[in-house]
Amino acid sequence: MLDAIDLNDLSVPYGIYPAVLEGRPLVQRRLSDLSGCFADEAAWAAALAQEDALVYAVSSVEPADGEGQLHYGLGILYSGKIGREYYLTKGHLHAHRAAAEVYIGLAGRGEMLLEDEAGEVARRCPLGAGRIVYVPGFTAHRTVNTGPEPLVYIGVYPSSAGHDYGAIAGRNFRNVLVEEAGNPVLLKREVFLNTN
Ligand code: PAN
Ligand code: ZN
Repeated sequence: MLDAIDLNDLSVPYGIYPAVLEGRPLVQRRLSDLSGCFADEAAWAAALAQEDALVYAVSSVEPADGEGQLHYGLGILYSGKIGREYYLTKGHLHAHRAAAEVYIGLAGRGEMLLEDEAGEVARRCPLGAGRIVYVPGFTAHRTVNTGPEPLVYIGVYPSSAGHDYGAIAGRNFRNVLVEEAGNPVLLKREVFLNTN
């Protein structure tokens, strides 16, 4: 399913970068790794009972550490839904809260869900082929695939950023991106849970 690719190989047509960077550490997240991430817990459990599907994979490149250095990850987030909620990444804040990040979309169609640390302010940013999203510091970020194809992107961040999953695991995002009449809509988690 995952083909190794070389992003420096210019003979690869733009828009079809599908996958992973050979020889780099690869993190794969399956449904079983995403406990507590999807709003509809019963739909998540039912889907998991069918198959522990691969939801996304990220190859990390960490050329150097220290002041001024950058790390980046190539992510592939597959297309799918749990109940009405689209496939998503766990989402995190950076351990070094001030660290920002730039996402560059290579293929597919989706969105980034951004929330401030208190979960009071939310923003959705389109992410897909040719789209760039700037994630400011102090901002929780989650990637969501709202399209029919895999969403492929690169995220570039300071080497000192670090990933803090605990804060989000404790409270989850306050908002959900769910399908309504064929389109993604943003709803407060509580509203979705009370009306679904
Ligand atoms: C990205 C993310 C990637 C996977 O490289 O790590 O999209 O999402 P989770 O880390 O939330 O599982 C990034 O934002 N790095 O900082
Ligand atoms: Zn990040």
